[in-house]
Amino acid sequence: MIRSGHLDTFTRDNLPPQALWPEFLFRLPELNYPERLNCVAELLDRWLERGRGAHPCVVAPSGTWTYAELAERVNRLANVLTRDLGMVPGHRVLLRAPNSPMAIAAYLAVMKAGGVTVATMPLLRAKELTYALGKAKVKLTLCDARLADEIEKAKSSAPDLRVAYWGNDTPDGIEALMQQPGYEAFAACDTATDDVCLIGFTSGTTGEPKGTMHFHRDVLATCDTYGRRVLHANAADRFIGSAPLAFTFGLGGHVLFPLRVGATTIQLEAAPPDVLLPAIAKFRATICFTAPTAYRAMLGKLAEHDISSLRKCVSAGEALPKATFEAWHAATGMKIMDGIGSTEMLHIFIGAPEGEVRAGSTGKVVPGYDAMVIDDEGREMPPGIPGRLAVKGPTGCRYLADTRQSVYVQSGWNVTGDTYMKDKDGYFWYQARSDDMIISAGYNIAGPEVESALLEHPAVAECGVVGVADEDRGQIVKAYVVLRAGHTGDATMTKALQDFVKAAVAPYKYPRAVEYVVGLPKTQTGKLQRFELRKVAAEQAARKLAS
Ligand code: 3UK
Repeated sequence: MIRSGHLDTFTRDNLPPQALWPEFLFRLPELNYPERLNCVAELLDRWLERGRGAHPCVVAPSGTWTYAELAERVNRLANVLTRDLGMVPGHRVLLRAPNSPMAIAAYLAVMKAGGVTVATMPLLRAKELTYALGKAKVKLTLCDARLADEIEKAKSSAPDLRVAYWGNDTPDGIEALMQQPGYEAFAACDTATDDVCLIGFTSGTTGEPKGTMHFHRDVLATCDTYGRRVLHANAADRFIGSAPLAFTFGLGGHVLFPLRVGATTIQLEAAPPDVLLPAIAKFRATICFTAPTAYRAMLGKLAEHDISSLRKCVSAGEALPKATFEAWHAATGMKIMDGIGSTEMLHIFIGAPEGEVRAGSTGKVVPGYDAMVIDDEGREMPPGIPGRLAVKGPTGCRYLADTRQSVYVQSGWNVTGDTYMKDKDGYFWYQARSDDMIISAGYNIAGPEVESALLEHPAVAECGVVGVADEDRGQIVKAYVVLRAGHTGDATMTKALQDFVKAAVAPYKYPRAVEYVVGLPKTQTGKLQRFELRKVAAEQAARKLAS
């Protein structure tokens, strides 16, 4: 490895042994970064050197910061970190804030000063914060004062932790410290291209969250692969979306991709569909990053808002159901760009440029990456046969001190845990999370396929499909359905939904059990928690047996 710019060597000391790393590919010429690299110099300072300082960079309901204004705040904050708060290169700095201009400044300041950001979801509680603080041996926390409660609770079990707040108007608050004379300039820390600059925690549904470690070069690599070769954004674009910065989908879509091309990012603190839609209209957004359910929820309200500024829509986090793709296309003329990414890979590695999108498919491998579908022994499957998705490229999995490294990385490939099928044209078709496959009477059934079929029915707002234990069939397919307003979940509806699925996909896949619910369990990154549904189903079955 290259000589580190870190004084505190914790992250490098806790990388997995090299033998357990995935293979990294740097075939594209733009991925040959110099040995000394600080990603913030490339993302931000470069635009000032090129005379683009006056271009709007961060737009929020509270106002706009140009590139020059963001750069100055980042410098001031980097000085506060290193001169007032005791941060040295390599220190892990936990960030706790809703998406906001200041959260972006904090994120970039930590990396510019050679620190390692540990961003956290605003909804996390003290217990979860304590885990992240301990796992990443966090030295310092920067926190939006409105979210102080849980971090103050967590502090009681981390007595050495230093916490600094912004937004509370006190003399020792971050803004006051930033005003000190001589703080307007800051030379980027001389970090190595392979120094860690961020730790992203997975939002796993089972087990403890895993800390994924990413280098300065990885941050640029996602921009220079997906951003440059698939998304094709430019400086005139105005990005908007709903994912928190602590979810690397949001980090890329709301910060890295726009800054890499000198574009503008619109920051909303929380952006449920009924906030996102008017914000697209108000701020004339051109590119939207959000989850499939949000596109689905926005569909019903499109007529009330002028979203004619939008030119591209990206969906990730979960498979985009074909019904949602088609309804969005019919309503707006835009083809939603589905893409699969992961916290381990940092961002999207399979997707397609808008002109090459195929309805129902995730897309093709992103230039710079290799992907294949393998069997249990790691052999590549021929086209049309489902198997495990394996990928490698310029980014890849490096867990922070975690034995699960050898589960995600096998023989140099990142194995994501998804079942996929590749067709002869190189398009990848999502089937299910490998552990979500339902096996009923010997048939393999992918829950998401049944969900997609149900979602085409006009009465269905949302649904989740899982396997539940069954004496005769091993498992049966069970659907949890949220109905649209004005529909009733009775036996007639159940029969109608079952017949509808039988007509859409192979009849053996139809849900033998249907239950109507008011909502579905979701992770903080907006993913359906099939694991929770299975638990509920198992408990219901146990209660039935007991009664
Ligand atoms: C699933 C998808 C089908 C899949 C993420 C874009 O979701 C992200 O990261 P996570 O670590 O989860 C990864 C897992 O989520 N998934 C994501 N996208 C899709 N399944 N179609 C999709 N389009 O199981 C994957 O293994 O939370 C997504 C960018 C950055 C990210 N971190």
